[in-house]
Formats: sequence, structure tokens, C-alpha cells
Amino acid sequence: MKRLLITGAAGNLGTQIRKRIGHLADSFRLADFAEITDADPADEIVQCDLGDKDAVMDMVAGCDGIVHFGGQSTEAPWSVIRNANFDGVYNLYEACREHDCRRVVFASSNHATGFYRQDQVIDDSVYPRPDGLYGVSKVFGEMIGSLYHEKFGIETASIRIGTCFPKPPNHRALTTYLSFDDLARLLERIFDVPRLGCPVIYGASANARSFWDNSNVSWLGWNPQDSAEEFRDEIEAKCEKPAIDAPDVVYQGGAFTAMGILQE
Ligand code: NAI
Ligand code: 15L
Repeated sequence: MKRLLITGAAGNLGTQIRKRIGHLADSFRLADFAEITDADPADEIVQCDLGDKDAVMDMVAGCDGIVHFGGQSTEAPWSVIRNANFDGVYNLYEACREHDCRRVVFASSNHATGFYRQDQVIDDSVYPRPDGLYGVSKVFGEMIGSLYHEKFGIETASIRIGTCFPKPPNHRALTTYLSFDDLARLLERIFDVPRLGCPVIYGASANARSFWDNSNVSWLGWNPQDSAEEFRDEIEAKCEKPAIDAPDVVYQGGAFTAMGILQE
């Protein structure tokens, strides 16, 4: 790949993952509406709001692939979700169509299916059960990816990411944790396969327990190598065990399922 665009490059995943995938492209364009303070001198930087269609057109021009981490990453009032995760994702795919950018990684979320219970194991074929406006926006992003694949052949891997931080922050994340290294390994596979199509992949490391079955995407050859187990003792010492009927124990989406609709 000649040029890879990473959106949300100032954020948690944008910052961590770009340090791990430097071998995937000759050059990188890093975009965010926040300032990116630690770019490699060779990287191009674009500061733009995903809700600004003209700016997104310019951001995508000349890129062969996109890792789309940019957007609102938690529950928020409608205007925020709409701008970043609805308008922003539509603008991104329109720009891909216009500028013939053929492969996208969409950072979806486990909150697209957050109302499935933790005693169920689900795969990519289940009906979405979003647990908030944020989860709904991730379902929308996956569907836009599907539409632009069927109509225009633009390929998208939607990763329903679990919990991707330096460490699992709580008991639930012992099941949902995805390490930065395992995510980077997944991106390698996504950009390496000759034909990608439009798969939905659950993003979790090889944890002791899983809510998610990725067997329908085994052809990708992604084998996560890390596990949240190395953090279990720390979590058990640090975090109080939630009650057996707490949302964090009952639903895959945890506490998001118990939030209201946030007002402006
Ligand atoms: P983050 O919040 O640290 O990074 C998101 C970045 O997007 C920020 O730098 C922010 O400035 C930028 N952004 C937000 N609205 C924007 C707009 N309107 N225009 C331009 N840039 C905008 O989130 P994180 O953890 O890096 O997540 C990256 C992506 O992965 C997000 O889409 C999130 O929804 C998804 N994800 C992350 C998970 C995790 O555990 N880290 C779990 C599931 C999904
Ligand atoms: C997400 O989608 C969020 O982006 C992240 O901040 C975490 O809350 C994660 O899900 C999770 O479910 O742990």
C-alpha cells in the first residue's frame, strides 16, 4: 500500500496502533480534529472534523486504505453522535467512492450487540442489539460499509472491538479485553488478504472466556496471542466484584446498557 490514512490518530487506538503498523504502507496520513502531537516527521497530518464533508473529501484523496478510528467513542448526546458517527461515516464512504479508496477498517464496537447476555455466545450472523445511541451508530457504520461494498466493491472489515486499552479496567474486561498487539495483528491480516469482502470480526484477545465466536472469519488467519488472564490477580485485588444482577455481569455491553439517552 502506498498511503494509509488513520483517522482518530490523536486518540487512544490511533496513537498506539500507528506505532505498530508502520510496515503496512509506504506513507501515512494521520487525521483528527484534535492536535496530533507525536507524529513521525514523515507523516502527513490533517486536522479536520469528520462532519465536514469537503474536508473529509480532501482527507481521503490519494489514500489506498483507511483505518477509521475517528469518531465519538462512548455514549453521548445525539448531536455529537450524529456529527461524528453518522455524518462522519457517510462522508468517509462518499469520499472513498469519489477517490477510489478500496479498503477500509471500520472500528465498530461490542456495543452494536451489547444487549446480548453474557451467557450467550454470538457470532457475526446475529441481529444487532445496540445498547445506546453510540451502539446504534456502530450498526449504522457497519451497514454503510455493507452498502458501499455491494454497490461499489469497496471492502470493509468491521471490527466489533471489545475493550482495547493498556490493561483491562474491570472484571467484565477480563472477557472483552483486546490487546494493542492483537489488534495490530488483525490489521496486518486485513490488509494482507487478497480479497477481503465485508466481514464483521469480534475484537478480543485469546482470553480465558469469550462471548464471541469468530469461526466464520477463520479464513482471515487472525490468531490473537495475548490474554487478559495476566491481569486477573490485579483486577481481583483492585476492583470490587459486581453483584450477580449488575449490568456489567448480565449483558455483554455492561454498564452501557443501563445508561439513559444523554441530553444535549
Ligand atoms: P478515542 O476517543 O481515544 O479516539 C477517538 C478519536 O476520534 C479522538 O482522538 C477524537 O479527537 C477523534 N474524533 C472524535 N470526533 C471527531 C470528529 N467529529 N472529527 C474528527 N475526529 C474526531 O477512542 P479510541 O479508544 O481510540 O477508539 C477508537 C475507535 O475505536 C472509536 O471509533 C471507538 O468507537 C472504537 N472502539 C474503541 C474501543 C476501545 O476499547 N478502545 C472499543 C470499541 C470500539
Ligand atoms: C467501546 O466501544 C468504547 O469505545 C470503549 O471506551 C469501552 O467502553 C469499550 O467499548 C468497552 O465496552 O469496554
